[in-house]
Amino acid sequence: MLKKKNEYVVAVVGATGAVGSEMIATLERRNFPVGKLRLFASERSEGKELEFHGKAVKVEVLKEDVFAGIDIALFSAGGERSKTFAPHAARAGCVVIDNSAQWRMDPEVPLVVPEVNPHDLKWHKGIIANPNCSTIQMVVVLKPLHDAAKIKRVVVTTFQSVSGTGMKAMEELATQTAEVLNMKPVTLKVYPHQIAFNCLPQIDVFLPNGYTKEEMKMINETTKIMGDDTIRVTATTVRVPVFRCHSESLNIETEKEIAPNEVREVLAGAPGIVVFDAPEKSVYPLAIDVAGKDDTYVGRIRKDESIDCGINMWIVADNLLKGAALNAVQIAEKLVEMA
Ligand code: 25A
Ligand code: L14
Repeated sequence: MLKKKNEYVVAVVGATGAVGSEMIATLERRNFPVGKLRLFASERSEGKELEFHGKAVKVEVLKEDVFAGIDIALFSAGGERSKTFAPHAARAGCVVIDNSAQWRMDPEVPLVVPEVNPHDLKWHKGIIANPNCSTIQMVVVLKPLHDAAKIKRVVVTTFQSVSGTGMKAMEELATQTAEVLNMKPVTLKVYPHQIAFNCLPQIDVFLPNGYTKEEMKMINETTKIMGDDTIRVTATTVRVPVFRCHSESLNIETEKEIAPNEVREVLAGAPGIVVFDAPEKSVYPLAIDVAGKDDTYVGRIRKDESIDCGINMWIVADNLLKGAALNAVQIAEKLVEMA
């Protein structure tokens, strides 16, 4: 458990990565009570300096014995690093908020989105998991609708940006775009196919049931976070040539009928959501507008006319912020509030 203090020693593990750098910026922007910030990455980045509140902080190499004296550690350096290092951190008395998939489905580890299940923070044993980016933005929207009309089934299709895969994938989209426009052969490094000017119906590896790992994460994590395994979910996850923000098409079947206007009202009153829905003016959420924003944006709210109690919508959130760094910092803020 986190002890009440005026200021905390906070670590970011994977500090030089796409999510790690947003974690540092989010701690600064939200004025998290950081007494001392420690930054960790691989040997590649040792000695590199990153800025926090106008001061340079040196990047250190991650080792098993670095966690003494650290109160909170935000991890985003890949599942292998979380598997190896998070237990050492927890044993040293540090509370780990882990962005990888490593601990998410562990029954001993709470999986938390502060707008949805903050109560699950009470039973952590040193490690708290930050959900998958596509899952987070979806459950922020599902929770108030579930409370209002009880959700039976969700059919989701995602349009996911390359930043979810990290810095190297962002470089790959930029490089391939230039190669195509200059009629040069395309270089493949991160993805199995060209991502520039293309859509790939594969995120992560395929499982024996024909779904990808990303799709199964959305299905399994949703019921754990919502605390209700009667909600049926099916997902198709697609990588699109967008740098930042994941968009999702949601088809939601409810037990109780709920009109589109009621949906707008319920969502407008829920935390972390902006209803951005004026189709007559071509107003709906767009990845390029939502990039850098904290909220989940919802538009295209309409009735599914093929069933009795169905709603369709389009939701967009910044995958590096609400999908990762911001949600992790919000968890830390809740822990401080509860301390
Ligand atoms: O699939 P996973 O395992 O769940 O991984 C999820 C994400 O983790 C990162 C990567 O995101 C990925 O999308 N990652 C995973 N395996 C990695 C690996 N072997 C890896 N990154 C590097 N090497 P990312 O690119 O946004 O990086 C996230 C952060 O993770 C830090 N990190 C990696 N290994 C670590 C570690 N920290 C501690 N101990 C380790 N063993 C990583 O720090 C980053 O902060 P870094 O110092 O390795 O990255 C700094 C910059 O270097 C670039 N880079 C990557 N590969 C190379 C490289 N530079 C030179 N040569 C390379 N071969 C990165 O783009 C980054 O900007
Ligand atoms: O957090 O977009 O489980 O490639 C790891 C891969 C998030 C998406 C996670 C991607 C995912 C990510």
